[in-house]
Amino acid sequence: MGTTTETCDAVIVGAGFAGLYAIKRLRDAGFKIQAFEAGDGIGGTWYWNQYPGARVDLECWDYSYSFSRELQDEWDWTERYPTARELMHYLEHVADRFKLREHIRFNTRVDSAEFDENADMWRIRTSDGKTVAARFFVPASGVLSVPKPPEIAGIETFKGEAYHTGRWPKHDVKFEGKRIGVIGTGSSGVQTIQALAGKCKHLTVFQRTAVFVVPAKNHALTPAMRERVRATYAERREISKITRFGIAAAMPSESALDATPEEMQMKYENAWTNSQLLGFRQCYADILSNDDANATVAEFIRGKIRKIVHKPHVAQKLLPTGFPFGTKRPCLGDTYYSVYNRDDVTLVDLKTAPIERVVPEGIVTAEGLIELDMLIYATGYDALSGALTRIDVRGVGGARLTDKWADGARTYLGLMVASFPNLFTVTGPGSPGPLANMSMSIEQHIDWITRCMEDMRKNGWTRIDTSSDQEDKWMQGVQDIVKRTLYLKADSWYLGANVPGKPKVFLPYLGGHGNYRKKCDEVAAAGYEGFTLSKTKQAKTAGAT
Ligand code: NA7
Repeated sequence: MGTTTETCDAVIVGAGFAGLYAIKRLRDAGFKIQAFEAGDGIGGTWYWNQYPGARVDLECWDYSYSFSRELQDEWDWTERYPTARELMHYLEHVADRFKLREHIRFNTRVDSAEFDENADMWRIRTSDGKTVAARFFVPASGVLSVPKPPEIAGIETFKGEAYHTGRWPKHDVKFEGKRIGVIGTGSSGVQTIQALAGKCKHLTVFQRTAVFVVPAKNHALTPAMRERVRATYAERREISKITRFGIAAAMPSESALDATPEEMQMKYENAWTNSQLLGFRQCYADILSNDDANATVAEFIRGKIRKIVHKPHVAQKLLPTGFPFGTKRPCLGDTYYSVYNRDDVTLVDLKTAPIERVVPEGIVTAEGLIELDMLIYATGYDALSGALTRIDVRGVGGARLTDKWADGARTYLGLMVASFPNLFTVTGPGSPGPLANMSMSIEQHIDWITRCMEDMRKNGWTRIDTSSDQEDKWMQGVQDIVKRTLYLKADSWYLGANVPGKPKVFLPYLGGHGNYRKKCDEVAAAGYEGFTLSKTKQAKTAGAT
């Protein structure tokens, strides 16, 4: 361990939505903070994911900070679903407006964090060789921030350009006249494919699993539209705090199984044409919990695909099967299926023609060589736990977090790992995180953490920890809830199933954003039930706080 050069109350990792809000809240609460960001700019996920077509899949009104009325009023979103670039500019604006940049050290990665049990301090080492001592460690390093490599033989031999969507380069990438291959058809692939079709010489899509893509109905926003939302914005935000998905979307109580075919058809046509906030998930109460109810949506969308895609053998390959609708995050796209009617777009179904290897000229599948000038890996992320396990984190007794999580990530209340005191996880394992509105989830977590740190300061506590029993109970609860849904029927990143060797444990809490928020507040109000709070020996002897 190097020389400790600096001491502060909290070290924050990341300068995305979560990191920026953590900096603001903790600084405003009077804590001395230091943030680190591996990139050279603000934006987190939106900094790294500047691939063509990248945009958020929640409406801008919901996917934005709610903490400042002035910010809400002054920032004019230009589209219903803003692009990655617009989101990055928004976050840059937030950083400047609230003077957050001065707290961030850019181009600096946190390599390790070790808990000093005698002092109740984290000793945090960064890529510039420095060490910071901090009472609290807040890794706000993102749930989708560690790109998953494609695990294909020979990728290093490819002689053309190659990019991962999650690490899109900062230089201008030219597509015109090139033969481009996209591997992966999750949200990133679907967006990239729509953006590149017609913009390059030829686009080849390598699809392992066909996904459900529903219309986005993205559109430009007019001043009148913005004013309409602003008129009831406060109310919208308050409702969002108590709902399941953290957005002001009313959930129905009716079952799809009680609906007449005509009613159902009307509802689904409306969902397809008008694209409400939660789309098909908002049509009936049991879409994500009952196989038969779910099958009605799945078949409706398959019907649309058959109609949109002209060539039946191509349409057939695009039909999502083998997992229920919604259990892998549905993708948004207004032109996705029609792209396959173009002569300059080819779909390769990896189920029938698996990739054998990448070669200097392109990709060899079971059906032969496909020559390419550019390869785009849209192969996803080591989600939820990946960013934290990339840091060498050691808790009480020098125990490593990676060992502790070897059989799957575990937390109590989605906020703390037993024997890793004073380390708060943000929107990670055991919290609703990506299964609710991420910006709401982030604000809720950071507000809770700030309150906890303030209470500790007031009471002179220097350590907060939890126990394995509490983790067991909480994670069991997470599993009990998911078993009442269809989510376990898909090999999704929620389950870690997309990363070879990663334990298959469903990590997000599915009990709903509103219920989760209530539970966290109750725990705090009850004196941090399930947590243990204490003072360091040093503080006790000195009578210090
Ligand atoms: P996803 O949703 O994890 O999608 C990754 C895609 O890449 C998916 O189609 C995978 O197929 C495919 N993939 C992964 N590895 C391979 C290999 N080795 N060969 C072929 N195909 C592969 O990541 P995204 O970045 O699109 O989206 C992540 C989230 O960001 C999204 O849910 C939104 O919340 C925003 P598979 O399905 O595993 O068969």
